[in-house]
Amino acid sequence: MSDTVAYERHGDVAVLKVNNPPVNALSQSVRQGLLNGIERAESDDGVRAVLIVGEGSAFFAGADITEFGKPPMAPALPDLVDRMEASPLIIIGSMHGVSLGGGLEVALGCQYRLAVPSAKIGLPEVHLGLIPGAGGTIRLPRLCGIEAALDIMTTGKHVPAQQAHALGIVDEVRDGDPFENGLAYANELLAKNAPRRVVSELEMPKSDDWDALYDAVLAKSRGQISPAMCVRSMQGGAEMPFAEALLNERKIFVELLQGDQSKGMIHAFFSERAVGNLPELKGVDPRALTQIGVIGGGTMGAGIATSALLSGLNVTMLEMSAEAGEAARGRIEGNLAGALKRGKISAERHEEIMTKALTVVTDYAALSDADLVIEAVFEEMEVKKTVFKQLDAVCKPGAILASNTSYLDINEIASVTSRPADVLGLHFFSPAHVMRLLEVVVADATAPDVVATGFALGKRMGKISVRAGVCDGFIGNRILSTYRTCADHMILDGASPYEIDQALEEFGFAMGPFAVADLAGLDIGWAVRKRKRAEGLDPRARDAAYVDTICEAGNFGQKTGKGYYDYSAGAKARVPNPDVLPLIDAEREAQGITPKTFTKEEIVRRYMAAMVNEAAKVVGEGIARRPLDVDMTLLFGYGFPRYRGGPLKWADIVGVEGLLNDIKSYAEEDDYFWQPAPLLEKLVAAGKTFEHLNKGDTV
Ligand code: T1G
Repeated sequence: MSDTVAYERHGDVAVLKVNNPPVNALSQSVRQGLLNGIERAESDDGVRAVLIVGEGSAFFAGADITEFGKPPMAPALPDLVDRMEASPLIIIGSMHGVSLGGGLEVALGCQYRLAVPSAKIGLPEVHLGLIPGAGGTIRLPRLCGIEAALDIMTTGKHVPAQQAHALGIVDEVRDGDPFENGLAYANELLAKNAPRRVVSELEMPKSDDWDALYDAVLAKSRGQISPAMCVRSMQGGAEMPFAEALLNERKIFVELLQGDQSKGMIHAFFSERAVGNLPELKGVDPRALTQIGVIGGGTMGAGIATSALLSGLNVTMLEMSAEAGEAARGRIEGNLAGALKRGKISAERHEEIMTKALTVVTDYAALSDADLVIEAVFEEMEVKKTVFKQLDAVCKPGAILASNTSYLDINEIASVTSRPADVLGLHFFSPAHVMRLLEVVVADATAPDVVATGFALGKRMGKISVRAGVCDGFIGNRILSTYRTCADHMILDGASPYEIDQALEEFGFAMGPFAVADLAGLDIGWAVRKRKRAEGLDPRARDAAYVDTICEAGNFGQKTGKGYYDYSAGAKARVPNPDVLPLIDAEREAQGITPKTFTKEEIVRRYMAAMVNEAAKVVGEGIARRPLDVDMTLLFGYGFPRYRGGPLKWADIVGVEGLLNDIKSYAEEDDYFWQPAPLLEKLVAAGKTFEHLNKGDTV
């Protein structure tokens, strides 16, 4: 057999037990083992049925994604599934854990499917920029119809066993051991001479308007193409003989695999798992966490407390007064109401959280037994220092003191405590109980086990945690500040906020930078500009004062009903604020600028060049450990389109040399803003890419 597939004879049933940890990916060895097992069963006298069952955590997690991009190795998965259907034996799949992608396609190659109640099935290939490539698009609809099959394929959702049974995808749901159940079920089928039931021989449902289906899926996919291509592959299944339809599906799959979107999404899949694996934390145990404190119950503090409570932690929320404490409790209850409504928590758990797990206090002494305290008070250094001095005085030895600051110097905050090794930044993104990004900001004195505890807390809260060094804005906000400035420069030079938003939303951002500014509040940027002016702006820095005029009129965006856009008709129906363009014209005139036009392509190119250039500086200075750390930051905190993998994956795909050449040409207009990142120049000189650095290469 093979070292991943064992062959066992149990009476009239040949059992193929698959063991390929950690998730039984369908590697070449597994595919070969299954093929060998079926051929052996067919020549094993007396065998009338084959049972396929997984060992460990899953039936099959799908094709082995690590094989993508490498020369294909036989047997190909579609051929294996075809061979299963061609067998004269009855083949049964007994599923547990997940059966995803190729894993479900192997199950569809079986003639009968059994699952334990906790099993889940799915076709998540669209999350990799692909479509199912081993018959899933033309077998699944034969069992559950077009609508249900499309819903499963285009969302990539995991479907629980009972629902899969109701849809006709799974024949039986039985509790117990997958092998024992599977063997019993196989013998039942043999005892009643159950007929061979080959899925591809079932009737393929048809749609009377495939184009409408295609358009509807495309409209919901926000620039991603593989969901809509599932429709085209299914259409092939309805209009072609099965073998031809299978080749058509394979053709679409290969085209997508060779395309940029799957490169970006496969990069995202592995990077979101790699970003938390830091060599410096190997063997470092995090400190125990059961009770945490949160200082400040505003939007951020309440969001952080909500996220911690939902992860099962007890939270002591400290506010300055009983009234403020009650207001904080109300914000937390409001956040939890959403979780209750979406079924993330039960009514009992909600009650338990609000009556037991959450304590609201006004006295710092109540934090004396907290394992970790997160401060989320006003973004002003002196206020933070006062809080940290008080925490240092009351918290037990070994308690970790964290700041949620979005840009202030953690070293300076740590310097007012007696325990700088226990101090770090935990920068959450608003709303903190929804956004998955967490920047774990490591100061000079932060101890390794404190960093490990920050990552452990993030994991427990379901965050994607990224290690960041100390600088103004850490990773995300520092890069945001640069590409946002680039957008302002383009406005001064002739583009409108509305053209820029449209160009970036067509590129794939959920919202353009000016719509985002309106959402976050223009007063935040206004405060940053005032701070930077007070600190002393470099005379070479270009300044866009027109935004201040918008703010001075009290227009801060959505929260005041007007900013770059007018929201009187509602946030969704955002309409340009007619006061804005005249302000921009006046600013250009005041600065003696003759406006020029920008194409959408140039807007995107400049915006992304600024983002990549600053990201390269962030990696080059060690603020981010690897390029993938920046990619995950932008994906999970800033709405960067996942199918592009992140700014530095995008840079590798479009070519770093061309980007550097563009930056140098922009520098001829403004050599202060456009200073090429040394790391970018080194990569181009060495003929390397950011991916080389992700794999540990150096330049
Ligand atoms: N191939 C290779 N490695 C995989 C893998 C896969 N399919 N799935 C997971 N891993 C690795 C993962 O990188 C990590 O490695 C470890 O397993 C644990 O994963 C023809 C072409 C199964 C729900 O898209 O959704 O079939 O970091 O941390 O949280 O149509 O992994 O430890 O070194 O995520 O318990 C379709 C992807 C493939 C499923 C388990 N299948 N995987 O979650 O563990 S395309 C998928 C998942 C396909 C066919 C097409 C999850 C999981 P490391 P983990 P988890």
